Amino acid sequence: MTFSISAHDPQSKARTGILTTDHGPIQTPIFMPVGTAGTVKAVHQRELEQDIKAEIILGNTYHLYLRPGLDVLSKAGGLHRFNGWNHPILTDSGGYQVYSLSNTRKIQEEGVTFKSHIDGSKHQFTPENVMDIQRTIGADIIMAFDECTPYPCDYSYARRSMEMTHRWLDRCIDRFDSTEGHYGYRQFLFPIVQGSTYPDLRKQSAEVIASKERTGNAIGGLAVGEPAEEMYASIALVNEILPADKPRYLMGVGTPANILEAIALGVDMFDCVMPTRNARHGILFTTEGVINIKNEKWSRDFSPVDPGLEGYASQFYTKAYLRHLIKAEELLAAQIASIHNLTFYLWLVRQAREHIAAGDYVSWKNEMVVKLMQRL
Ligand code: PRF
Repeated sequence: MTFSISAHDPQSKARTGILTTDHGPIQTPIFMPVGTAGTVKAVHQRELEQDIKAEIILGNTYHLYLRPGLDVLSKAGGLHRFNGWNHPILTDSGGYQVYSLSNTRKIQEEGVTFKSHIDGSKHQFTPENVMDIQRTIGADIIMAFDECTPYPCDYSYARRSMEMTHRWLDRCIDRFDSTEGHYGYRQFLFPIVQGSTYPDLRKQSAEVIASKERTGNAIGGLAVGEPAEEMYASIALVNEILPADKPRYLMGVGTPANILEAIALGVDMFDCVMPTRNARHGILFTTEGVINIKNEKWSRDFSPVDPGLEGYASQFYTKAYLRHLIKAEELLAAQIASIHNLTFYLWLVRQAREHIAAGDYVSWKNEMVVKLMQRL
């Protein structure tokens, strides 16, 4: 995997470049649609490629391990073969989903025991088996097993949790480096910075993560309910320490404004369920601002979903029709809205790349942040 930066914004820490994997290149900054269970909900692969222009998608270890399970994925020849997405895939380690989804979970030094949210069956994730599972799923980028602390989180818990995440990281690295990919292409392990919102812990964690000298690094434990200003302060502090010549991935972020601000702080990769989840609830991100398409005011608006966006779903369908579909709980509503929102997110990062290359990222970003968060 190589990461080459082609331009730096003169007024911020924003940069644009290309991350190259054995499944092809990723232009950064990039947004990665979330495909939890091996599918980006309501969006098929040709739409992802041709309409949305996604370059990499996410999968979740927790979900894929529980269903369809490793036997199926291994027999399929890995997730790329199974779901027909022949571009890069990143898998999250389960170190987050286990906390938010499983019924009962117990975190110990050895790992996490939990009950499946599907059938109540009991399982254990350890740093070692989470590496093995992600090897079998076959993602290009695999994530270290970590604990994402909640917000707020008292200092002593945040410190102990961070220290355990660091010990888990050493176990992840030992296992990862002593095993190989199953399918003939290379996989890369990204470690994750934790430390809640405590500056000294964030600094310490970033130093530990940087010292591992992996191909890329991630920032976890943010966008869990803390004020945006605290999140930005943590990102700024961590990015001072994480190596500038390696990609930085901010996990689970966020709104269009969050993404543009974090790009200005030197972040290169993002993922979030927001565009797809909000789409299913009728919340649309557009080039003019945020729309709740369920509102009566759109019932006779026969303009395109977003006239400012190229893309079939955004141009062909009208607001009034999409509103009708959502109100009638038609399946097509989820499809149109999800494709539209993802097209918007990929458009946004493409615009960001162009403005970084042009050298006017900050003034563009400041205008966009105000506009994009407007409720129409
Ligand atoms: N750790 C992991 N996945 C994550 C997070 C984390 O801290 C977050 C935090 N917002 C999202 N996804 N492994």
